[in-house]
Amino acid sequence: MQTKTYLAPTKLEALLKIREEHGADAVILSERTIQKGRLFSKKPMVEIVVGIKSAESEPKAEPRPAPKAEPKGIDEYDPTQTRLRKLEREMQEIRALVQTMHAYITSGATPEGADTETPPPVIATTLDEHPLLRPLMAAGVDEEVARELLRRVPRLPQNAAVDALRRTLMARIPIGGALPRESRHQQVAVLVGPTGVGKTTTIAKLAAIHALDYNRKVALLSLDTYRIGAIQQLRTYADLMNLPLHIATNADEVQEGLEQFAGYDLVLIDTIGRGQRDEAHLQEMREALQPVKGVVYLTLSATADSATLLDAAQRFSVFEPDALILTKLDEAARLGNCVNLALRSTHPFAYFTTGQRVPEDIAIADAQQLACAVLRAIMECPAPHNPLDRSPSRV
Ligand SMILES: Nc1nc2c(ncn2[C@@H]2O[C@H](COP(=O)(O)OP(=O)(O)OP(=O)(O)O)[C@@H](O)[C@H]2O)c(=O)[nH]1
Ligand SMILES: [Mg+2]
Repeated sequence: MQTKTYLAPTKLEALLKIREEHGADAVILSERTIQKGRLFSKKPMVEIVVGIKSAESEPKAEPRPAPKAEPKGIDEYDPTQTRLRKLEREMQEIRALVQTMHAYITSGATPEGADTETPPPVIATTLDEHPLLRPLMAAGVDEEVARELLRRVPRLPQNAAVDALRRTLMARIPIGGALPRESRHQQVAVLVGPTGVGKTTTIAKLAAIHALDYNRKVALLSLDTYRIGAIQQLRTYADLMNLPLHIATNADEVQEGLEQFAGYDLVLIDTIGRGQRDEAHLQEMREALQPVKGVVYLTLSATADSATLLDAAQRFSVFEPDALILTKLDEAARLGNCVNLALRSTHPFAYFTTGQRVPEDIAIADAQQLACAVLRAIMECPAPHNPLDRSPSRV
């Protein structure tokens, strides 16, 4: 196998170049972001090293290329992994609880009763002086939510308190619903959400990852019930990645599109997000999406305030979302609003997006990352890395 190195400003461009030159014969061996240029004009570039399967040694027997040596990033829907993650979360919860009990015992205070319905009054009154109450609220966490989080967090010492809060947060941020990277059955995913939150950009990121990284057959469908033709952006991405795009304005046309894409592994449906306050339009969109049997992602921006997020979650509940995509985490000044959403919404977070680059700026949602980012605003979070910084995507 020969190796070849590709350098491009974005991963998408690098992948397109590789695909153009070698099609399915290229296998990604490594990937990194490097800084190119002189001192003050350094720019991040994506460097991908591929191995090229030679025609003689490997005749074209395989209809699909083998998966990459080390698939990274967007999660696979492996039930064992899911179970393991659930167990891990449970272990974290238990660990947090044990730590809290330990801190109470060593500080001589009484631990909170097992009866969570009626917490002992002593805890409720001491929460007013909890050293983390005001900082949490300053980070945008609603007082009621902050109190709920701190009920099991010891007041002292400070480090133990922050650590216990991080664990509590992690246990309370529900995660799940990311698209499997392979599946025997066709998957359909639809993104709904308010105007300008990043639905189309997120669709482009997911399409690029699944088509170019995972070699899946991806098709795009845009639901434009307004008939305003606002599909140019998606068309550009579709053309760039050579993916088919179907435009639908009603349920029949959606059905047509789905039939047309019957042989595809993944159909991503974009919706035009006008009129979040226009109930009639939301209803019209809902009817148009009736033929869709797939996962519904409610896409929300981390830059919105808590009231707007909860209002959107309530309005878009007519679409019965399965999971949330939280966008623009890179732009959010405070993340307390996301904590409020996590504790009040019944849906798990599937993806976080952290920038405009396609497909780099998207990752599977991670409770630890969000918890640490929230706490970082309060004080240095004892985490191995600063995860929501604009770092190379995990994909
Ligand atoms: N900083 C930042 N910008 C983003 C992110 N995701 C999307 N954007 C930008 O947000 C703007 C709106 O994104 P779109 O993808 O057009 O949003 P939309 O939800 O499709 O908008 P409508 O179709 O009008 O409802 C664009 O400029 C995107 O580049 C993100 O994670 N971070
Ligand atoms: Mg859009």
